[in-house]
Amino acid sequence: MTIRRRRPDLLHRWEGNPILTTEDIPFRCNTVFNGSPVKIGEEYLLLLRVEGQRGYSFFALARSDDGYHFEVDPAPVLLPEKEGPFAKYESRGLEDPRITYLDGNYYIVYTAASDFGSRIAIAKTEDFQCYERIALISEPGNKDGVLFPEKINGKYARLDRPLGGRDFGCIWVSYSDDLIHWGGHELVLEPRPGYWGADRIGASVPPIKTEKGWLEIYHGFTMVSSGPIYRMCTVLLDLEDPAKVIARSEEAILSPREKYERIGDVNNVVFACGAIVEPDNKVKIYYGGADTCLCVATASMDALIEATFS
Ligand code: BMA
Repeated sequence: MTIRRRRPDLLHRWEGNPILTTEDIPFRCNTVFNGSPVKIGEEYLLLLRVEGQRGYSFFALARSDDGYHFEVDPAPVLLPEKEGPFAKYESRGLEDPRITYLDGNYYIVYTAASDFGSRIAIAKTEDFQCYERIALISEPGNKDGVLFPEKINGKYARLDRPLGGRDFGCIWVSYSDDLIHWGGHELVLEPRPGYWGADRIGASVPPIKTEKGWLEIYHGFTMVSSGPIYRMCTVLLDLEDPAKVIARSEEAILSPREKYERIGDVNNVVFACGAIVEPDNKVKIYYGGADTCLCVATASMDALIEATFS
């Protein structure tokens, strides 16, 4: 008798994972992880968080024809500013880029790290060759900024994760007329005691528009005796009012399990920064493994939505 075993995770890991490690980077660095993808025509670009040997991060670009096999450009594309208004807030690096295409521009929302704390910053590019910083858009203590791919009720909208009292991290939404000044902040989602993401949650993938609402693939962690375990999950938010939750899955869609997710600079981490929805509705989710490599896992859009209601 054949016993059919269910895969433990909803997402299907690509068999060739990890797709990028330090050995694939054409310059000396410590790690590569947490990359954000875009598909332009038939080409996939992946903006990578690379951590240099000083321990601070910056961005590099990788290219692919199939979304699985990537080649990295010879030099970094965006380094922390050394002068100007961003310099003192980027002195410890640029982290976790998230790309959103909107109004003919690719916006990159990232974390600016410094001794003063983490702030969210936004830059834009038309071609991934020239990048223009727009503004620092949060106070310190905020991360995981993702821009919605269209305006909501005439305003730009974003999710982020300000740290509340006792390091309680929740997902919030806010709005802007110009991408620089933000207001109308509202709580969207909080950690659930007793669940896998009981200690902190944050947005991961820029929201994806679906018929059922905005699909947000987010992350969360639970503290255990060895430290945090980061997992991935889904929530659907109302298209007109993203502070309203339509459905939230009970279970994680991906948990650290493979060696490249379990062991690295930070153990037990799967951390997504972007996804591509293919024409056949297959979703490729790009994520960092153990803060040390880049991976991809897939699921159909239908499966992701169904899981969100379960
Ligand atoms: C988060 C971010 C991510 C990182 C994760 C796990 O706070 O800083 O860049 O992958 O922690 O270390």
